[in-house]
Amino acid sequence: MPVSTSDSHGSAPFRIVHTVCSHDCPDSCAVLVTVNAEGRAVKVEGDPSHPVTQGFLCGKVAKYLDRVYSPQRILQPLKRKAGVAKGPLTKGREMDAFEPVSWDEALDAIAARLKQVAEDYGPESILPYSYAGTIGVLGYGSMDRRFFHRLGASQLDRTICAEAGGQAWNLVYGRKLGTPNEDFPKAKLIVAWGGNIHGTNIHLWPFVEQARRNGARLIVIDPYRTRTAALADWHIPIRPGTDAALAMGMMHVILREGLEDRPYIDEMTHGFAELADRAREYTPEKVAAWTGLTASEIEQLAREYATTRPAVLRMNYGVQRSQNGGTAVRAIAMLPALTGAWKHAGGGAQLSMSGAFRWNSKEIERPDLMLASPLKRAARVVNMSRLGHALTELGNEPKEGPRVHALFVYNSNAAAVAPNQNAVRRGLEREDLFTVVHEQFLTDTTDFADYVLPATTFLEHDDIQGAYGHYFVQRSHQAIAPLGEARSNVWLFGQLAKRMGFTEACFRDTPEDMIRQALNPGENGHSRNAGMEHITPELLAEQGHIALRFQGQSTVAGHMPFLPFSQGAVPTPSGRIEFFSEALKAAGQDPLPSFVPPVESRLGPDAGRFPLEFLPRKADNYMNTTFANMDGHRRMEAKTNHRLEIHATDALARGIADGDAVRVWNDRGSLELTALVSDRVATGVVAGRLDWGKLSPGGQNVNVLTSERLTDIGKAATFYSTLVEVAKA
Ligand SMILES: Nc1nc2c(c(=O)[nH]1)N[C@H]1C(S)=C(S)[C@@H](COP(=O)(O)OP(=O)(O)OC[C@H]3O[C@@H](n4cnc5c(=O)[nH]c(N)nc54)[C@H](O)[C@@H]3O)O[C@H]1N2
Ligand SMILES: Nc1nc2c(c(=O)[nH]1)N[C@H]1C(S)=C(S)[C@@H](COP(=O)(O)OP(=O)(O)OC[C@H]3O[C@@H](n4cnc5c(=O)[nH]c(N)nc54)[C@H](O)[C@@H]3O)O[C@H]1N2
Ligand code: SF4
Ligand SMILES: [Mo]
Repeated sequence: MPVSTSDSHGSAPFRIVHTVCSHDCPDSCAVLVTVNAEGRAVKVEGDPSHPVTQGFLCGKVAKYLDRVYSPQRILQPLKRKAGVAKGPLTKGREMDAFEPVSWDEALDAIAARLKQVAEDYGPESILPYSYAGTIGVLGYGSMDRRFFHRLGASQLDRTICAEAGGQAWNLVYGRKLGTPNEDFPKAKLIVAWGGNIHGTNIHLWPFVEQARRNGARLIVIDPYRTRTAALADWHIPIRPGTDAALAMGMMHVILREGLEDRPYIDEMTHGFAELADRAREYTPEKVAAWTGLTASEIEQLAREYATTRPAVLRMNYGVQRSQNGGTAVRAIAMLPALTGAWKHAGGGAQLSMSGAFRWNSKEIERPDLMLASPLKRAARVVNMSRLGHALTELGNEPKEGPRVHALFVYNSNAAAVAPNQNAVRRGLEREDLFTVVHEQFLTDTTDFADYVLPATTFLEHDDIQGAYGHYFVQRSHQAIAPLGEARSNVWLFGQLAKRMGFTEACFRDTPEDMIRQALNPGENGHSRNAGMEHITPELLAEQGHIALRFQGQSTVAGHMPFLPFSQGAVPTPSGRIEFFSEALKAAGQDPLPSFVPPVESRLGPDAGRFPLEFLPRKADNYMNTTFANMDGHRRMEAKTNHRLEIHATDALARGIADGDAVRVWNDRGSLELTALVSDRVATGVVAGRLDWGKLSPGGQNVNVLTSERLTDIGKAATFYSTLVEVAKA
């Protein structure tokens, strides 16, 4: 029963449809859409019955109908006009480069070209490029994965966001689970470590506030004074990329003062003696020099953390974007295991809960289809965080396989979000590269497309979704008909499969079929996925959202508390929480955490040439680059759009005054911005904002300055390890 009908709004009947915000946000809000008799959505609101959404939406999505019904939406397939070179277009003038075509014409042409490229260069010369435009299970990766697997296209290693932290967490705990939000009010200490809760994870905030009303303290560890930091009891402005050192320094103090939980350590962990030896090297004095804090601040933090119960760490993703971000996350993740914080409801840690959702992904993604491709084997893997390299250099060495000759972008504004933007652009400008982009808007990336295909929003298609910031399985019902000729990701790849002549039955699956497959019901109709055994597809369709249950324990507060990692076996190789990793040792890496400064940092070899550490930040009012083209959202970012935040000391040293035009550069590129003299950053640190390039002066964004260097664990992007110099323009 997808909708509840009501005509209480007047004479015409309105329907209220349960959807799920599918933007790349930990909150995955339950969104109720009111649809009028003409089938038009007239209102979006947070579902009051969802315990985490709590009836409100963030400022970005509260205005969602402006986006859905924006006159700038792409509503027809577009083809590049003959003779128009690829490259940045002026916003609003994009149609000079394109002409509308029918879906049939576009799909036939794309299928023909993909066949040709596969024949001429091998199927691995085709590269899919997608990330998290939607995080619905079907929209994020289902029919598309089947299609590219069957084709034999290169596989994409999706590392741009969460791989360093995810792999690091799993080295310690084996599974991405965390303290439920609903238990945060019981905490007496909350540490937001590299997490801007108020900006990027707003639905955790009411639980934080409730805890504070109950007497909890909030500590924020962040080199930038975010909204969250400004609201904290204590803001610790750590030097970028030095978190591993701080975590080790805290361990040093905890162990020196005997504040660890020995019985918990003995029962639950592996490698304590080795870790204790390592931590001994990290004296507060040494750590102070690296982190920019004082030794007594480090001691105070360690004592407060280890002696307050319950204590919870909300690590978000900021830490892992440094070159040593994997190790940093790993070291921080060990802290609650040292103090036994997991034992207390409201204690523990949260990085991502995505490991709680065990979809039947083999069936959804069908990796086995690679064996039915012309390759008859698994295709090569290309790292998305090195897109520039993939488009300009990959294939120069024969052993790397073919050059990339076709690029299929969906769910991503690749030209804006990938690091080393100048290399990315050089690649996208190649006239011999065939590029297709499936999008809702004419972004920086569509400027380089041969074909642009119109995509639906989450109001316009069906999906099922988990979350990385709570424990609810949710059903997103299609609320309105697709606008114009917009079509979903599932539809697009099903159509292309047909035109490629793929005959496997899975290419004819409907969204409804795939939702069932994801839930994997057994004979009694109940899901066979761990944690979802109480869920049937019908029940979920009716209720909209249902909390996971583990070992009979509900993950929602008010029931028996769900206390991950508090007792019993842990899904690591040793069956215990791992301070020492035999797996890392076997791979020739340091089995224990240690602090290695990023190459691009104040402590690295390039510090003399480029003295400032650059934070190319997300905007609180955009979602990565999504919403950056919406006037209402832009107005909310007006104070920081195109600004370079710089401390007064660094500004003075360069003769820069607030409002001056400045040039920011390093070996990879250069940007013109306007100085914003600000004490939100410390001396030696400057900050900018992610935005659409074509809405920025000079047509490019902060990623011209970031590098393709990868993290120590997870081969992920290192946006926050970037050195620059600044001068008055
Ligand atoms: N409003 C809004 N919400 C979003 C997004 C958005 O763009 N806008 N993006 C979504 C996505 S894709 C993600 S991955 C999540 C990310 O959510 P968060 O992880 O909260 O976001 P970030 O801003 O990447 O990083 C958090 C903080 O880490 C800090 N930081 C940078 N370097 C370091 C460091 O070396 N050490 C420490 N301790 N802190 C550091 C940054 O200054 C930043 O304030 O948010 C999601 N939600
Ligand atoms: N400098 C810097 N760079 C960063 C980051 C940073 O903090 N600083 N953050 C990084 C992180 S954490 C992430 S996750 C990445 C995010 O990188 P992306 O996932 O590329 O994020 P967006 O910029 O939000 O672009 C998503 C696009 O998908 C489109 N879209 C939405 N729904 C659908 C759909 O159903 N179908 C299709 N086909 N398209 C859809 C949207 O219109 C939007 O243009 O960026 C990374 N880049
Ligand atoms: S972006 Fe995040 S906070 Fe905003 S509505 Fe979507 S899920 Fe909720
Ligand atoms: Mo992300």
